[in-house]
Amino acid sequence: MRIGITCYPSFGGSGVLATELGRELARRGHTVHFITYDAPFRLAAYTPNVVFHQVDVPSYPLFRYPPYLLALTNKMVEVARFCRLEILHVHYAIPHATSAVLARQVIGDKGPRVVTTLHGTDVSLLGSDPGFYELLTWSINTSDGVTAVSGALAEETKIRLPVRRDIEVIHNFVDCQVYARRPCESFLQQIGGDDMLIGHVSNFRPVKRPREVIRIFAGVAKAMPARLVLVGEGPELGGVRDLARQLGVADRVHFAGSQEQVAGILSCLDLFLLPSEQESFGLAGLEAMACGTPVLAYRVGGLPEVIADGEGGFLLPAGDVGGMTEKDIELLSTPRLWQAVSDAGVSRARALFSAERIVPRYEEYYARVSEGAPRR
Ligand code: GMT
Repeated sequence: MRIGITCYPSFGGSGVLATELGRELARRGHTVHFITYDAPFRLAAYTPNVVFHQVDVPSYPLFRYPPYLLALTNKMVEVARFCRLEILHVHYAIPHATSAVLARQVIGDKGPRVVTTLHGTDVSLLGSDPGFYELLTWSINTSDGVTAVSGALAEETKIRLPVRRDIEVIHNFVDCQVYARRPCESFLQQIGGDDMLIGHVSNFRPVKRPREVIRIFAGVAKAMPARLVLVGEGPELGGVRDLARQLGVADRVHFAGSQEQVAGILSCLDLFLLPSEQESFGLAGLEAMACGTPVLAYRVGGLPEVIADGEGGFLLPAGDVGGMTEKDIELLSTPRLWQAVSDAGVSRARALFSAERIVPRYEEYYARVSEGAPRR
């Protein structure tokens, strides 16, 4: 098939998933056209069957705000017509689904079918913002197909918004060849020592509660020699640094910044912390689990669909910093338990969330949406 994909190309779970999906579809013989404002960051320099179309927003003295939605829509129309797209698959509803539905309307009957994948904050945060509510609802209801990355998100969408249509649940996936336990030796040398390594990867937004990572780590570091590895950047990073200093653990925290390839680092870790207050899926947790690193997270959103107790990690009640610290210490000081949880997590990732299992679900869905299914 000829498939257009639009996503946020910068760091973030929805962009990662969209890029990996595009690469997998291309590997399976489809032609994939990325329509984004930058080349997706995980896209290699050249990938057969993949074309990147950059969206440029024209500047004009009258524009106080760059009209990205219009520029994106225009580019979608151009690419869809010229490359005869059959499917336009957009990741993250705002503004991508709106642009895609408008583009389809501009082209008319010969336009591609629009598939929108909801990723989480597009519904949970933007869905409660009156500034987006009407257009978000319209864009979801007028897409030809809608998927959500977890059952929890599909349900939440119907609770928050007047959406009556079917939402297909297609979980996120990982490339289990890449996300396998292969520690990055140069990273281990840089960190040095034999301490337990605890890690966290995120965009350091408040929803990820990265300060709780520091609190939990400070508790663990009292009980055993441990170091913390933080990967990623975002608005909470300054507060995280301050808290590490206040709690006297700053010299045990390694700030790795934004990293494109995290599998080698995840494989060095003994434990992954994900104390988010909301997580529609938790792709970073799945990546850690596939690398054999047990995950401790709160029981929120779609996380219970990803991590089962003892299979890849444990889930605790939201906000239970004390419980998280205790569980952390128990896992790290019980090698037999650690190994069982790690092994079961790798098996779970391969059985339920591998590219081989999930990508065909998208292919089947595209076929269903384009074959005769009514437009909406
Ligand atoms: O919160 C993030 O990390 C970014 C955000 C995104 O859209 O890039 O992540 C959301 O989509 C990911 C991919 O489907 C999910 O794994 C994350 O759980 C989800 N984030 C939230 O729900 C907070």
